Amino acid sequence: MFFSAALAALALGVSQVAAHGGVLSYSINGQTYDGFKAYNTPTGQSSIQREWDTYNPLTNPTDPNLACNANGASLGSGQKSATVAAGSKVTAYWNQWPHAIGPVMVYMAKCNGACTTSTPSSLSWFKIDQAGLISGTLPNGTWGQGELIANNNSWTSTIPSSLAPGEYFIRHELLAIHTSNQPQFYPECAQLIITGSGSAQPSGSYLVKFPGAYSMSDPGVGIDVYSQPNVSNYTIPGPAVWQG
Ligand SMILES: *[C@@H]1O[C@H](CO)[C@@H](O)[C@H](O)[C@H]1NC(C)=O
Ligand SMILES: *[C@@H]1O[C@H](CO)[C@@H](O)[C@H](O)[C@H]1NC(C)=O
Ligand SMILES: *[C@@H]1O[C@H](CO)[C@@H](O)[C@H](O)[C@H]1NC(C)=O
Ligand SMILES: CC(=O)N[C@H]1CO[C@H](CO)[C@@H](O)[C@@H]1O
Ligand SMILES: [Cu+2]
Repeated sequence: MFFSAALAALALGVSQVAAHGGVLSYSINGQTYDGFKAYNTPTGQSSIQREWDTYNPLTNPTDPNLACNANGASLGSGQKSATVAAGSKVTAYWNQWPHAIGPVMVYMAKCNGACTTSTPSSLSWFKIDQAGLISGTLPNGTWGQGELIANNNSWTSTIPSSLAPGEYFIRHELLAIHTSNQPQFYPECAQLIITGSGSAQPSGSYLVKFPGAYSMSDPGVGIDVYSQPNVSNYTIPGPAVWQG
């Protein structure tokens, strides 16, 4: 799978690659964590991020790789986790992000023991942050992704301070909807070891599976923004944000 993706990228050339993207690094409490290097073999790589192989989007809301992108694998001995206190801010940095229409969503999931041996699609995910249509209309308004671009292609979220300690994934997802009725999903995951004295866990209504959380019939997923030029509301898909 990796080699065919790399060859496809070479065939498409740099301009196609640059038309999409993903999370390249993180900054947490003043420390920078480099992400996985897409388009490169996982052999020898070391990161807190899980493997993701190309800048291309997933285009099906029920894609089996929706949790942590293709292929979301652990890096084995190179797989790291960042130890961070609940309440900390996590900043994710993308490449020069080309899409300004669509929401930004950030999720977490508690691992069954160690994240390195957990399968992302089996976990229960909760949303900690989101930004959809901030102002204006669907095709012309200011979106979370426009804010991300304006903020140096980055997004900062706070880990709920009451969250119970343990091993978690954090999942940053951009849902680009600039193409009519063809959503593009860009999720990347990193592993965190949360410390602190909190004891809060989200209840069932906040928890979803990936795939499972989204459907093409969700108003914010299978959407043509250009056919609704006067609409100024947007329904962000997935569960409500859990505040802790
Ligand atoms: C902008 O983002 C890059 C990482 O993509 C980072 O190295 C740089 O420090 C950031 N600049 C500012 C002003 O935050
Ligand atoms: C949007 O609003 C403009 C100005 O009021 C109007 O001319 C146009 O017909 C509307 N378009 C749609 C699709 O409702
Ligand atoms: C806007 O709000 C209406 C009324 O609640 C809803 O039916 C519609 O799906 C919303 N539009 C979007 C794009 O979420
Ligand atoms: C008022 C305004 O800026 N309208 C633009 C909204 O977006 C559509 C589609 O991109 C443009 O065609 C309009 O000119
Ligand atoms: Cu793109």
